[in-house]
Amino acid sequence: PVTISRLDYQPYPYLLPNVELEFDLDAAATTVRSRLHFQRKPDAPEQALVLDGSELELVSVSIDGQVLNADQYELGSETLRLFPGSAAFVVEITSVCKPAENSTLMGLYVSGDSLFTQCEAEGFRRITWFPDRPDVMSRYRVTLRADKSRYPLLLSNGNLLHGKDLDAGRHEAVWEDPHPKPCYLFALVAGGFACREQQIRTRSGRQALLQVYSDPDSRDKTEWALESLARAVRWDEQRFGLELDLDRFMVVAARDFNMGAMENKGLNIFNSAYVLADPESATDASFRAIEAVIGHEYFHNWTGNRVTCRDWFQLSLKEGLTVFRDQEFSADMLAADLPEAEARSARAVKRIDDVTTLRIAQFPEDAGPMAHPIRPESYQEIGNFYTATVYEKGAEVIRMQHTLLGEAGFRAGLAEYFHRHDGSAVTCDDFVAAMESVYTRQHPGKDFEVFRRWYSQAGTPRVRVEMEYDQAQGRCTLTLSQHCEPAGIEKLQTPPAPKPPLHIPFAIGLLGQDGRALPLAHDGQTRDTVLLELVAERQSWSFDGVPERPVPSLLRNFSAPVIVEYPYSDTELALLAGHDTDPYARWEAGQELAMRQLLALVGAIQSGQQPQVDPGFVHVWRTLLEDRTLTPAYQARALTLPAEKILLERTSPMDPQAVARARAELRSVLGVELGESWLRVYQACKAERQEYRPDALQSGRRALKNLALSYLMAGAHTQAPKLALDQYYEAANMTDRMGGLSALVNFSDTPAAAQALGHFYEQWQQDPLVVDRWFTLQATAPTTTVETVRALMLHPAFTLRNPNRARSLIFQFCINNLQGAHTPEGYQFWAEQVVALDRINPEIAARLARAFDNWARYVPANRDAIRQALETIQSHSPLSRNVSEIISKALK
Ligand code: HT7
Ligand code: ZN
Repeated sequence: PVTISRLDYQPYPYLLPNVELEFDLDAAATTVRSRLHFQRKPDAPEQALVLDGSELELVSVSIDGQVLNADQYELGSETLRLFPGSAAFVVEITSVCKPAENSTLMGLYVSGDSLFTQCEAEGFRRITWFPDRPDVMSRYRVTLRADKSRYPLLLSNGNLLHGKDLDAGRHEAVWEDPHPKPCYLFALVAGGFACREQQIRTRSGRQALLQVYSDPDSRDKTEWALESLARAVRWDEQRFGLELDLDRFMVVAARDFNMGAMENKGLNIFNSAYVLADPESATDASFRAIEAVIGHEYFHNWTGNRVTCRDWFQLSLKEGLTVFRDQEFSADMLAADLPEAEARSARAVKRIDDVTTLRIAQFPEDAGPMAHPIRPESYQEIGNFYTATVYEKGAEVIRMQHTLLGEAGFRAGLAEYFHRHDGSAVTCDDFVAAMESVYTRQHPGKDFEVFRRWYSQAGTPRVRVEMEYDQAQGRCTLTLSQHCEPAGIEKLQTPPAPKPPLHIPFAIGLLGQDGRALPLAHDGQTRDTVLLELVAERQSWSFDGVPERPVPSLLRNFSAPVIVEYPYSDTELALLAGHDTDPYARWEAGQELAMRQLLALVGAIQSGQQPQVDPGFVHVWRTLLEDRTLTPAYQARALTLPAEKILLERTSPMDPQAVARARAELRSVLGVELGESWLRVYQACKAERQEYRPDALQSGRRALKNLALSYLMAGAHTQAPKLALDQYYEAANMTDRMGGLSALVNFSDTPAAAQALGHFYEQWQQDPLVVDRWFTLQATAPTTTVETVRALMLHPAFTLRNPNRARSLIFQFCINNLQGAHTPEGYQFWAEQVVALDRINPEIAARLARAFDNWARYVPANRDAIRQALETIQSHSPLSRNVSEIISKALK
């Protein structure tokens, strides 16, 4: 396998200002003719022109109109080398690709009766020979021809110049994109679609057309997506001053798609799961996810498209920044129109959800064999680096810059970034330099030299906090020290290379023993929250005028992606969980208390003792449950136990069966002990009936109601099964329906549960996204075993070829069903599915292949069984580059 290293970057020696493409579209064989106008860069010596290509049939190639003979070019398995005789020349290539045979869903492929493209990261080379790298930016003119009855709509990037009918029932559309772009942002779509559209006037007064295309029978589910798009356009104008630069912005839904969506210039292609929604078929979570992904792809129009990446090592330049932007968009949308206190709570809920995602998906990555900095140093297959580290930790690194600069400073930094780099392909360093220019202006003499290390260091840092209190002086001193363990391949180095300190913005507050906020004097101001900037291995800060020994509130709003170590007593955590004025830190304190209970239960289960739950903890949970000042959405988060995955990360060695049992045990104790309170909360939330809206208040009530129902079921409350059945059959929206059904399926293996599952499938079998929910529910049920999953794979609705369907059953079982999947049969089943998927779709197979890459940290029985399963995969040949990179790194 070839390893590509960041430091080996070489600029492409040619410019390619103009590209003309002609497609004769046909599912079996599509002919592509390209005219590529090359110019050798003034400083580049005469040299071969190297083009990338994959799975293509070459029909002809010419330079400046001269057709080349086979001995005038070099055709390799992945490259075409030409030898131009002048500095400016036109290459014309005719080639054929086969969309119907393309199950990878990269390049040009068939989904349903339509044709779609996916070019990021390196899919364009599956369409035609081309310099398939993001630093080659061109203006595109694209002609699409196809049978009109089969493909009535022909879309590409930019503006439609004309459309006309041709002979033999064919037609043609010509598109021109005025904005230079790299080929990964190229797109075409051909098929029969319904459209929902809206005109919008941008801030400078220009008219633009927003369009959402879907299967004709899904058109009534595109309203929310179109509204979300319009909100995203407005938000980017208002929050960052960024205006839509196109006359027409299209979103198209595809049933078969490898990821969430793709930000192709002016023609976003989406996984239909992130477009289609109505209250009957989509949950509150789906509505919010659609808004977030629509926003994310739209925001790429500036952060990714106008300014793009120089090379794929810079992926976080666009992804981390755009995730940060979509997180802020979602938070602002949730908080919109709410009174101040509720708006603050809504923002905290979003922050809690984002941190939970980071801990579930990214912290394990940082602790495993694939650990990499947000700007990786090397890869074999770039498709394997669309990771939680690049995206979610990348967003945290941007958020820290926002925290350090403040809202106005960050906005100024972003403006500076666009001023310097609009229209070019740049690096993460360029972004930091623009932000640094503002930081240095704000803090003369300081810079981002230490901060830059976040881009090159893998691993989750730990910050240890020590507190001293001098009663006589009224002085409180906090000492912070940081440390980061070797991560990923660093663990193989002896001795491990030293890891220098990072620049960590660390927000703190102090609480009195009665829970009051103690104002802090710092930098000439007095505030409840102070931002400490930790830049060395160890630093101290003293605060005067502190009247009593305080309880510190640490890492407020999760101001940095680190793990905090402080020896809190349970009493102190209970105080913070009940009173901290920072809603994020308040939630965190409750979670840490729950974590202590869970870890104690894991220990008891492992040593065969009777698990005991501390009544003090139950009391804290009761207080939270009965606190009517909290918003329902916040209360739902505060009363949810830490996810199994987060708990698993905290056990050493990791013991998935004990973790699953411990969490179930604690949930059931809380269900029993607080039964009447859960019932009261359930009834109170149920009583609120309004026309469905997925807003913070309504979705919060539904979340709390469904949580209460799950605790009632876990506690075997006598009324629970009837409440769940009634809720399922009487539901007016999918959130309630799924709440009722999952309560039945997850907590009662009864005929009534099986009947409801059967009823659900009967009702929804025509809707693929709802059928996905049906598979997921069964895949994750605690009673589900490998045999259950094998039986479900024989269901007529199951196929490995559709990524959403494969994810809904196989991924959900392997990744989210600790009890069912973490068995020797579970691991062998997983290996079998990785190999089967690899033959169809390597990108998807490689994601499944990562399910157990932390195998070495498991208890011996699981560790050995996973190792065997990994070796089973490795023994298959050929494996794709995607899967082989994952498996070989896991086994190192
Ligand atoms: N930028 C997009 C990445 C993407 C992708 C990558 C590999 C294979 C398929 C893919 N589909 C989309 C998604 C985004 O972050 O916006
Ligand atoms: Zn993105």
